[in-house]
Amino acid sequence: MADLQAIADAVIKGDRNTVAEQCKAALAEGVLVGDVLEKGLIAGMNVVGVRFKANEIYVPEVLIAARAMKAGMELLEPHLKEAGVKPVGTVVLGTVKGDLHDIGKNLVGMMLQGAGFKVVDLGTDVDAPTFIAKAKESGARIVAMSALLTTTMPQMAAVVKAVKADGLAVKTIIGGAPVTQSYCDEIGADGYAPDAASAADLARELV
Ligand code: B1M
Repeated sequence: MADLQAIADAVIKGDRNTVAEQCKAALAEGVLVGDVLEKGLIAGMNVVGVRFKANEIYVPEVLIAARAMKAGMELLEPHLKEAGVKPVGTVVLGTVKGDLHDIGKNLVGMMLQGAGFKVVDLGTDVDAPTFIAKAKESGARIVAMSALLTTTMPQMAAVVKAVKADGLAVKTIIGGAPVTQSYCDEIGADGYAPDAASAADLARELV
């Protein structure tokens, strides 16, 4: 019999085979796909986020959990479309112009997906016009930016300014090793998160 807690536990352990088997079993038994997502995959990823924030687990464990979650998501996706289950919202995510660091940004993307968002990942070296164009194209509610260099942090200010000038109804959130809450306040972004799990919490609060 399908066990949603077993799916959550398998995500936490990063056991992608069990995630896939249990998701298949749940769908075959007619469990609602939204429940498999919320009470299985997302519930597991939430625990991963909490443990990551508390430094009980580290980047490799998060990556393995995200890979396990992805195995489940691939099985669920066609059913989610059929059932009309909508993502919490769309987030356009990227590392800002001039910056090629993407490990933290990728973790943020995984946590956002884990929290039920659709993520449009623009990659690295993303300029303000691209953030804005992709946010419009995807109907995003949040523009999320990562920067790892003190020299590229001002690009975040440029994006925030461009979003405001455009009148685009999106929230801007920022993060990355050199970024701080006071920098967020200074440039007028809507939120700052110190780590990937907090970024997902922040995004949920903002929508
Ligand atoms: Co670079 N690098 N790097 N680097 N690199 C740093 C950042 C640096 C601190 C190293 C140092 O000098 N001690 C330094 C920056 C100094 C500064 O500006 N203050 C530096 C430098 C100088 C450079 C180059 C200029 C080096 C050179 O060429 N002379 C160059 C720049 C290239 C460019 O971007 N244009 C460069 C290049 C590289 C590599 C390509 C070799 C590689 C990147 C590979 C890749 O990303 N694919 C690299 C790496 C790996 C690092 C270090 C070692 C590790 C970064 C990392 O991935 N950390 C880094 C030193 C360090 O941090 N120890 C360093 C792990 C990752 C999980 O953490 O990205 O901070 P992080 O993400 C965290 C949080 O910050 C947060 O969540 C994540 C985890 O929870 N977070 C967000 C991130 N984005 C967020 C967004 C949010 C919210 C939270 O909301 C949207």
